[in-house]
Amino acid sequence: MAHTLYYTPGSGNSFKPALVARQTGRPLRMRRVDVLAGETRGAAFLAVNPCGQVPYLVTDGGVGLGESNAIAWFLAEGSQLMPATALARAQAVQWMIFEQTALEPNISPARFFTHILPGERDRRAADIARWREAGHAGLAHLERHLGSHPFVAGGAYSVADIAVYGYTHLAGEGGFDLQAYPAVRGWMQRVAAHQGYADVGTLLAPSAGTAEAPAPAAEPA
Ligand SMILES: N[C@@H](CCC(=O)N[C@@H](CS)C(=O)NCC(=O)O)C(=O)O
Repeated sequence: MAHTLYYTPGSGNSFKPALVARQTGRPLRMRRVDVLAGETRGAAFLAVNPCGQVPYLVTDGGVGLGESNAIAWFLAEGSQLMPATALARAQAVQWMIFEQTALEPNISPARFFTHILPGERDRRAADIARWREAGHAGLAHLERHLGSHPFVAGGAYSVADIAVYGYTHLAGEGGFDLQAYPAVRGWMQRVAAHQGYADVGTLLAPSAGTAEAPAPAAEPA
């Protein structure tokens, strides 16, 4: 039996586990949840994930797992995407936490209120300016690192690259100009050239899952 991934189209967070599954050849049952229609806050989905967020994985054993980077890590276990040494795995965790604290919380909402809900752009202008400033600080830190490292952790392509790439490659849609980050742009090209890569539109196409999100019995871990 396959694990079930609840996802929403266009989401950099949902993209991460979907790409890990594709590049490791792990089958996933995809279940689409419409965030804009409020389905993440509806009773049917809350019965699956009480936190009301996607991505969310229900394992083939019926255990629920939240947080994109935790799901990506779980799916990468035992594959070539898992760094080989203890130090490289710790570095991968370091950068995946950095992604969740310095990149995603800034790039994702800036993109949401400019690209996905452009009607909200003016009302959220002050927030967007703040997110962009903080997001640029994160991108500058990533640029310094990638200036002397081909990949995020351990010298080889890994689950950490997928996690950090998730929103970095969508930053342009949030109004981030990436011209000042040549090392980041070179790294994004290396990630996108990797075997088995597919873009967010392909991995999370509405046809990747059913419109309805049935609720298998999940035990939040
Ligand atoms: N830290 C979480 C963030 C998840 C998140 O923000 N999910 C958004 C979609 S990308 C969501 O479910 N929003 C709907 C809601 O909060 O109701 C992760 O990395 O998975």
